[in-house]
Amino acid sequence: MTLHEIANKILPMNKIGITFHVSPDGDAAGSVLSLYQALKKIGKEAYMISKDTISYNLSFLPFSNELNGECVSPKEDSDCVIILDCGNKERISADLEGFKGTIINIDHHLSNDLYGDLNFIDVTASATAEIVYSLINLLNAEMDSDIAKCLYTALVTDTGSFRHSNATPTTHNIASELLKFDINHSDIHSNIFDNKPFEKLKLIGYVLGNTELIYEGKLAVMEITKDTVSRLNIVLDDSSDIISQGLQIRGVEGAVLFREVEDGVKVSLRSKKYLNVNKVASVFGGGGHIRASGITMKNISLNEAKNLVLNQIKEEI
Ligand SMILES: [Mn+2]
Repeated sequence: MTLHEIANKILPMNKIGITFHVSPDGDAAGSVLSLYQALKKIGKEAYMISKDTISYNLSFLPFSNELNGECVSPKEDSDCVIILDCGNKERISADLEGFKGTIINIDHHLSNDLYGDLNFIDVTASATAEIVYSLINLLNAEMDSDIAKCLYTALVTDTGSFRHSNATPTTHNIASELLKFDINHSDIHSNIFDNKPFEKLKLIGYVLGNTELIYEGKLAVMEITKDTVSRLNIVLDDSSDIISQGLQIRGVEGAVLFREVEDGVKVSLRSKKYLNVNKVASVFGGGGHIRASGITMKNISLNEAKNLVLNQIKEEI
């Protein structure tokens, strides 16, 4: 199904819920907030569904205060729910049990399992926001600075400020169009990146201090135990800025971060040039992109998780 066809399906609809993946990042939040505003502009009864609240460094985004975790399922008589930036059903930040309307899945994850009634997946898009940008145009909704701010933030976060290999000429063209709408890109970067609690920096310092290099220096192995988190007295939401530090090491191809959580271990994987971390993650039921993926491992110890995942990476690196 083309995006044009998706737009034509949406146009006659009126009551539309929009949601994203759990623990929303800048792309998830920026995509949902921009489509929400655009749908309202063309007269739709749009609303956002989220079990999550938005992280502090994204709270500058217009209407992010409406993502307060109160609306967790579709409102009565909704025509459809549009799910943005979410690769699988289990990760949707909404309770869709018993929902009778149309489920529209719009995403850029390679590992997307096509759970929607209508699916549009473009793995060449650096961010779901690239697709949302096109969708907003197809819906004939007028761009403005608030929408542009949300979309630009999404592009910046998913491309690591336009430096990851996923950033394409299209990405830059869209960014260029968005910058015409009186948005301050420098302020946006500061809000996203120069906005960490002091404890987070201390945690990064601790994690880096204990990072190991294995496989002839090609893999950086990092870990965060529950003990470390409680000792540093930190509420840890997003850890993508921690693992990205691992890739900064000369000669490193990949980085892996093991994080002990209540019911198991969360694993983040990143790579620079050739290591297919989506392939590694998929072995354990995880996934994402070729250069950035994640796994949630339940009922497993930190050491068991490390053994399994590091052995699998050994095959690929
Ligand atoms: Mn994304």
